[in-house]
Amino acid sequence: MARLPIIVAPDPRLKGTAEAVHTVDDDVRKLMDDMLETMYDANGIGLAAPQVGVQKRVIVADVARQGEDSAPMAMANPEVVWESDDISVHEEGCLSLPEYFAEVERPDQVRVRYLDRDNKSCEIEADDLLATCIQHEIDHLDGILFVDHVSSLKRNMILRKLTKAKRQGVLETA
Ligand code: GNR
Ligand code: NI
Repeated sequence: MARLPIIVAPDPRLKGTAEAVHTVDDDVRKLMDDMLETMYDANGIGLAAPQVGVQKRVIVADVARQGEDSAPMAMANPEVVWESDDISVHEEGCLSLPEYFAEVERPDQVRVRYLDRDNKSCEIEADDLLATCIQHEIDHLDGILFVDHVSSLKRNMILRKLTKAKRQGVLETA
């Protein structure tokens, strides 16, 4: 397994549309494993392939709390096939927007179809933090960051500060 550099916004590599995976083969499984290692190392609860510069529809997540057994999940071509009318608000962070947080409204529950690491088609129903996390990760596959869900005032403030931090070299950026 390998730890990969995480791209920090603003960056055009975070704004594209990732390509569907044809088959979950050994290459995609290696990407999933490297992404999980990268995510755990960065203390994240999710990671999408574009954040490590790979434009493929692959995400990983583990929302187990501290002290609970780890629960790694890896998905290719995840898609929301149902979402609840109920909306909930969670404070979100993003490894590509280090040190910034904002409240984001999303459907409270989602049903997600995806290919697992054995290339098997699966569906899960998610709520609470997992639902938030999966929607956040699928957004990355479509070039959307959590700041795109908040006011332009707040978004521009965060992106401006990150631009400055990058220019000053105070961030470890990919
Ligand atoms: O580590 C992360 N925490 C988080 C908290 C609330 C909602 C979403 C997330 S995902 C984020 C990791 C990340 O940037 N994934 O793309
Ligand atoms: Ni993110």
